[in-house]
Amino acid sequence: MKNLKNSWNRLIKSLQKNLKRVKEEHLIREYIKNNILFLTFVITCVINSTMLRFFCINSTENYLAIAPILADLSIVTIVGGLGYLLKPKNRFGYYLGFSIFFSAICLINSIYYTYYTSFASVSMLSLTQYVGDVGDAVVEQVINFKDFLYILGPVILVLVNTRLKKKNYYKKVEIKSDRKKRTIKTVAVGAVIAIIFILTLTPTDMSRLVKQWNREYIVMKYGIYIYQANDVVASIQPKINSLFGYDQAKKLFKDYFKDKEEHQDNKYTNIFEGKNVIVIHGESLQTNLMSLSFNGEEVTPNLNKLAEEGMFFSNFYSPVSVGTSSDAELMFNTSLLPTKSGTAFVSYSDRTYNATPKLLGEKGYYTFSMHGNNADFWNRRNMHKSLGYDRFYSKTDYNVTEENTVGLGINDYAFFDQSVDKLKKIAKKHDKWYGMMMMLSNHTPFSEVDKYGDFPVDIKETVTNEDGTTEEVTYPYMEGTKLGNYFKSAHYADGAIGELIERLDEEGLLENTIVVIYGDHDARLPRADYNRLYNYDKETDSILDKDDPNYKEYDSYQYELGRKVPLIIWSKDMKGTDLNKEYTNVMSMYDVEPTLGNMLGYSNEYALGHDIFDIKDQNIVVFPNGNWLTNDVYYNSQKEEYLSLTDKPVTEEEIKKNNEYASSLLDVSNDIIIFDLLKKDQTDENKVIEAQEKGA
Ligand code: GP9
Ligand code: MN
Repeated sequence: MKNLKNSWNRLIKSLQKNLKRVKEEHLIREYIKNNILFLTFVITCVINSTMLRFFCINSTENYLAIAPILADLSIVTIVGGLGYLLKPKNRFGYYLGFSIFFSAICLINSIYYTYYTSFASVSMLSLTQYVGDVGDAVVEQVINFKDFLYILGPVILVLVNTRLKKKNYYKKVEIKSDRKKRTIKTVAVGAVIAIIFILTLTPTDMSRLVKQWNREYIVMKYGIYIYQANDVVASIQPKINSLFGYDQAKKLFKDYFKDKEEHQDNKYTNIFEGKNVIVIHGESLQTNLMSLSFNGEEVTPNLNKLAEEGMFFSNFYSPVSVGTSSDAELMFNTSLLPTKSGTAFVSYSDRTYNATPKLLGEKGYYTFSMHGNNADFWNRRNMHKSLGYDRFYSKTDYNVTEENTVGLGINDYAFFDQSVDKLKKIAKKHDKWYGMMMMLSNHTPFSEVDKYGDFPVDIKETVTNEDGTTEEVTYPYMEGTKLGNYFKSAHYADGAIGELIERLDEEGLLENTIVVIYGDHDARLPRADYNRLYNYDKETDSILDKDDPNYKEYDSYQYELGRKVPLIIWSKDMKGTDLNKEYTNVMSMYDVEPTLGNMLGYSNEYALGHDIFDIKDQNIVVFPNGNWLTNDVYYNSQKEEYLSLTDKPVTEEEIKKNNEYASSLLDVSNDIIIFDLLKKDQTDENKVIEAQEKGA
């Protein structure tokens, strides 16, 4: 203890001494005088990047953020510090080069942001062909006065250099220069700033950097320079991944499809041929919402009604990976599974996909997608083209105001309303159309409760007092919990679905149309909240004790299985027909394309899922982590444990067979995407080889 006190006192004394020295000897002034060029470089680069953030991202969180300034500062200090390795007279060229480079990053991003409301990516360079189409518009509407402010950095550097030269500055500095020492000291300062910056990061910040799709978030946390460097790495990575293992991948692919049973026609084949299709991508809609009510009011009355009147697939799962919404879209449209690393949408948007929009396009359909968010979110701008959509209506196509914004963007009501206006025009121009509308309001964190309208998730009871009078008692129940807020948000989104159907009907757009609704993935809510939902003790306003006879265990398996999402296929005239029922066979998002394809009359010969009506054996849902689910068993591959769902005995053999199937499905899907195995010339080549082998 005493030792510690002594050391502390010594440290304080030495600090005081050094501070005094700095003051007396005017060291700061000296430092500035000897490092003018370096400091000009650092300050202008940091100002440029901060200015860019301030112009682009209008939020208090951004204005107050210190982290990106630290990040930018550490990068430019290290780059600037390395300049000290050069002789003073050569340093100007070095600083000017980097200053132009950094300013160019800011300038390009500034222009890009005005046009696309997102930050630039080098992977977009291959899309410069499209700039020709919009070139004039870019010059007229996109380049602003503020973009030229970034040029001031290099200009100031040139002016400072001219002045220094006049004063014979470089000769004087040359004499004092100890290049190595200065480099080490400056780079060390940069490194310390970098460490301080890293300490501010949360696990979410880190994972978002790895995924690199939420560009605005990354710039807000890491600054523009780290964002851009990371973007280069993220754009190169898929190229590196696809360099090795092509032959093996192709063999696996060939073998897989050689063994695959051929699809047999069934009573659902072509039943919807020629019909128009509206797909509703239901953000975070889980199936469990559909069986819940509060104070007699259903959480999702509209979804429930559609399920009652249509084909309701009640045992349906969306095995998404880190690509969440985008993985759901991928599986739904291509019958492939999420990639093992990165996401197909962000890293492999240039691959060939046998996607529903493309296949229906070949059958004469006009295909489109609609989403009120930024087009670059999940790289949809590129990926929707690869999926074969003729047109992607995104944020800039909608009238988004402060009033109609909820969560990530335009609320589902306004979005659907404006989408129907667009659909009316489309339907006038095209005989057959297929369109997807992606909802947005019901997105985590479900915190804008005030905007969701009145939907109490408490328990209201009328009690009769001893004197015969009655009073209303309220128990808080799910009020104030994240799950409770999710119910409010889902109720709000469900209302929007109801209004959409009504409006489509009014406009006559439901006459020859099928509506397909799916929940894109679960809402990733805490298990503890479910415990409260199922074990609430209103007398004590807490959760029942585990020993209580009424206690219902909601264990990790139930939680996993409870992540199912709805799939509904509905049309105005389906109620009461043969089709109108609940389908309980276990089914996955990647089974939709073959199932829908069978009904609409198109097929993807390289689908990995199955037509649910063509299942002879048991269907199986494979999750990206290797877990799998059949009607009888849920298997957890990490724990190597299973949960039996029926009375049937589970055999070792069954587990082994399904484990092998799961791993080959994940492998072949990953290979198809990474090695672009569906590319025309490659599939033709595959067919020739297959034919030769069959003939032999
Ligand atoms: C964003 C929306 C949400 O446009 O699709 O994506 P998510 O966070 O659910 O993957
Ligand atoms: Mn989503």
